[in-house]
Amino acid sequence: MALTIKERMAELIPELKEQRQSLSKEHGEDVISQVTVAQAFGGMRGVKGMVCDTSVVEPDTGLIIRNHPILEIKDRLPEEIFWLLLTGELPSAEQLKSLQKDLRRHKEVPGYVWKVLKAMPKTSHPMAMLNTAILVMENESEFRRRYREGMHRDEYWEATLEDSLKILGTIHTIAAGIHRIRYKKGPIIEPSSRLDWGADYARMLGLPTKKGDTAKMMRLYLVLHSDHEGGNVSANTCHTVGSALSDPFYAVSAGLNGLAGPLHGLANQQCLRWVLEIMEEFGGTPSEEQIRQHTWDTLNDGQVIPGYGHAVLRVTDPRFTAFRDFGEQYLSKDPVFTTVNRVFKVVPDILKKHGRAKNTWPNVDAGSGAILYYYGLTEFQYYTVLFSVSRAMGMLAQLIINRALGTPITRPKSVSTEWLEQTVGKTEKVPV
Ligand code: CMX
Repeated sequence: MALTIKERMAELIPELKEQRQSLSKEHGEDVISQVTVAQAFGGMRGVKGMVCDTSVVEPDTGLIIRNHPILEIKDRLPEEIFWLLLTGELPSAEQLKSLQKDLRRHKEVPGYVWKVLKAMPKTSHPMAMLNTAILVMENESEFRRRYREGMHRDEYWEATLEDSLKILGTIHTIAAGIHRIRYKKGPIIEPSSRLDWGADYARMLGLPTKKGDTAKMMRLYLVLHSDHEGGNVSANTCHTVGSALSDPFYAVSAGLNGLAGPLHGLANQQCLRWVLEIMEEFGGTPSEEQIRQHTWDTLNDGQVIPGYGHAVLRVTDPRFTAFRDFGEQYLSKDPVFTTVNRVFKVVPDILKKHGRAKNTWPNVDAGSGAILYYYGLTEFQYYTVLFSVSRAMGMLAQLIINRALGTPITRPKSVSTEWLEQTVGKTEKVPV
């Protein structure tokens, strides 16, 4: 069996190409989705118009990575998850070691990245810093260099993989450095040549170790956020930008700009802010009645309850469950965690009564903040950066696969409102 990720992908790609070609040849004209006017106006919700094999998210199950429900693989290392996302298999011990070696080969962050970050305004959002850092590192792109030299299209995936390893090899160091620069925590801590990705990220943040639990927490965090199929804002943006053959630095930075939106990844910072606001309002751990009151106030002010609802899910997000279980094990008496638990008891019923949200259950962002806060990451503006370090794995895995399979440039058709007015009524209605 191949040892390196590159060798294993080289073995798998011909099969994947064959599978795609035969489906296209035999069923290219089969219909898999219909689009209603409401969907065209409504963010294309539910329209099946792209393929993503790294993971699927079903309304009643949540995240499944390559046939493994997330709760079954939550204790794996993030590096194992990256291998799984890309190849569909969990790596052997030797394969895992070789991937970790590949990542360490790229662990040096170019000096100019730190200079740019240090020159940014002191009030910059940490997400703006992370996305800028990845974008300036475009200078290191192997894809760009080889494309200019006339690389054959069959080799696009190799250069994409190399750039992906450069991004994943440095993103945790850059992210930790951003925390230290932005919040004046002292000098940047260098990456280790020994620790795994998650443990090293926790160490470079300079977090108190809490008997090794900090590394466990970080690994769990990085596994749970790694991918959420292809249609969400960040994955879809990364895919679209990459489809123009913009290299992975451009594509991932673009995807992360989407993750920085409060309806997407930024909800994790909003969520903890909201929980701490309730605690401040009521001077400590609030009662269920006090949470009820605050929830209605938020809704009546025309705001969303961060961490609740989802475009696809219709049950409690299993990633929330994983964080809650972790919290029960390691911080069950913590007041912020207790508040998050009480919020979970109260909010779904209120959202049901409110009657707008199609999903009233918590998503991944509802529980993660309390845990990060407990482990000493109190600057919640930073939380989406952690999400980004993890989600880079999913976005890059999708990008590599798409370059390997020659997925063409994304170009859906938009229609004008005038066209809709002239067309509706003459088309079929989707049977309810
Ligand atoms: N609180 C209040 N209202 C909510 C709500 C919430 N948590 N979730 C949805 N709604 C409202 C929507 O704003 C929408 O209102 P209007 O009809 O007035 O426009 C209505 O319910 C219907 O929305 P929906 O179809 O249920 O949800 P969408 O697919 O449009 O949006 C999401 C999904 C996640 C953006 C939305 O649930 C939301 O804003 N949640 C809070 C923010 C959040 O937690 N985001 C993180 C998601 C996970 C992630 O990407 O990280």
